[in-house]
Amino acid sequence: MTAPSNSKLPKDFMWGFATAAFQIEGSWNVDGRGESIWDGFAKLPGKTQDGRNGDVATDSYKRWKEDIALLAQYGVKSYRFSLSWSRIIPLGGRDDPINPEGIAFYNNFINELLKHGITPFVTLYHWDLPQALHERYLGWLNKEEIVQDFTRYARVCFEAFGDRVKHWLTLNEPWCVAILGYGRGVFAPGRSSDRTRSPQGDSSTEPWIVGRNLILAHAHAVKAYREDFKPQQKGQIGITLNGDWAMPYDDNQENIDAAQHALDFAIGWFADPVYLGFYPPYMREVLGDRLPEFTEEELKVVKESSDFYGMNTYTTNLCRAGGEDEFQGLVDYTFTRPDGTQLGTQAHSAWLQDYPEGFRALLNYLYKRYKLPIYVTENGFSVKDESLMPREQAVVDTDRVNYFRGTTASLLAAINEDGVDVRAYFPWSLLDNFEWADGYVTRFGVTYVDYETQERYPKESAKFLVKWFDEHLVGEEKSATSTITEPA
Ligand code: GBH
Repeated sequence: MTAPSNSKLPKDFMWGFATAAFQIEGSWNVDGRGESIWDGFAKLPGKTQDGRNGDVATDSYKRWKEDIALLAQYGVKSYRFSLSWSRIIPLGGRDDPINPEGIAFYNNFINELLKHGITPFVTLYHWDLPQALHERYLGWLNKEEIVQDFTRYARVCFEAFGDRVKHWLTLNEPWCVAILGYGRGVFAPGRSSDRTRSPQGDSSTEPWIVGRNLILAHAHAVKAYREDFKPQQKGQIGITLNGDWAMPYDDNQENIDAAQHALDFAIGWFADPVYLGFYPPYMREVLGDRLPEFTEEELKVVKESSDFYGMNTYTTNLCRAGGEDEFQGLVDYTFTRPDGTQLGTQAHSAWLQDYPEGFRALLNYLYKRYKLPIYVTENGFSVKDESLMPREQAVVDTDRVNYFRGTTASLLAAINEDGVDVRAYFPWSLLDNFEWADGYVTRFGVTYVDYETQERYPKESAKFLVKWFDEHLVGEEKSATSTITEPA
């Protein structure tokens, strides 16, 4: 019996897993790679929870064929990964030499994906700024320099890989770069006004300057692609933004307003300029002239500089007015409802609970506001205390299975019942990996990584997703490869 069509995904729907270069590659000083800001930052005392760094990570620079074999075994249609800027241009700048070994690595990687029929979704920047650019001119703080250097790096990538790569993401989660790197100081380069944390930085001004510069760098890379590459290469390019659903804590008007204010600061900061051509008025109200303006000239480049909406989302926050935290738009976040119950299952990450209804609501909100096709470029769950469990127990990741059962149902409902145009879904992540300031304590993978042996073991969540997509994709014979085998 054939299932009714509204229980299926649209034709050509893409799915696969997501990763990022610094979180998986390791080999930080191999084959001419330059240093990135995360190499040094992770090695400073106290910056990662377990004191560990990205020198080895999941060793994917060496085990890249094994990773692709795993993707093929899962039967994915696509794979989202990022390029390491400092592998391609070790010193990063527009007049600095290109590293042929870096180009060769990604060329081989892309070719191997295509050989398996897997479509590459490529992120240019997932937080690993070349260290030399930070030393030369403070990286993202320097508008004139960084915009030109990022655009040249983007051009090098379009030139080298664009004959085969048709899906480009400029920046991953600029909010995290600006707020966590230059506001809270918990991510590289670790700048903050808090002098116990950082000798340098000004959290009241720098994040907003960095945010403006990120938007400009993104927009100029897109302009370069559209003018000089897209006519022949015919790909798509856009930005990917983090943002969780915001729900009023209760039905008091001030809390209803607070939920919108949270969305303005978390999403609208970047999405409103890029898609609509202006900053959210509420941000101007709170920040005054600390929010740097765009010139008329700049706005022309910024407005409509993304072909689609790239959405990374993990959770929902209950929002209450009267918060102190400027980075959250002066909104308080909680997972505890007024009646004392929890919104959903708590993850290992303090900021994450499972609330699939929020995923559906966010898809609807973004589609209504920005009116573009949506690619869900990240979505995932860290199981509480997973890294303390023996492997046999960790691979039975029931909370993660439940999470994906919820979000896939919401995905289907948003598409088929609400009419949202969603084109892709990339669970985070293919592998357990270097979880930034958490080190290796927090695991997000659908594949368990034994960090002693680097052996990979599919978790129940991988099996769930493979089966779910097998059942919900239309017009394809069942992928012969999607039978999951354990390593010998
Ligand atoms: C993604 O960010 C990243 O793209 C990915 O590299 C990472 O591994 C994955 O999620 C899992 O964490 O104000 O300090 O409480 C997720 C988005 C946004 C989640 C900020 C944590 C709370 C920051 N993140 N959020 S804080």
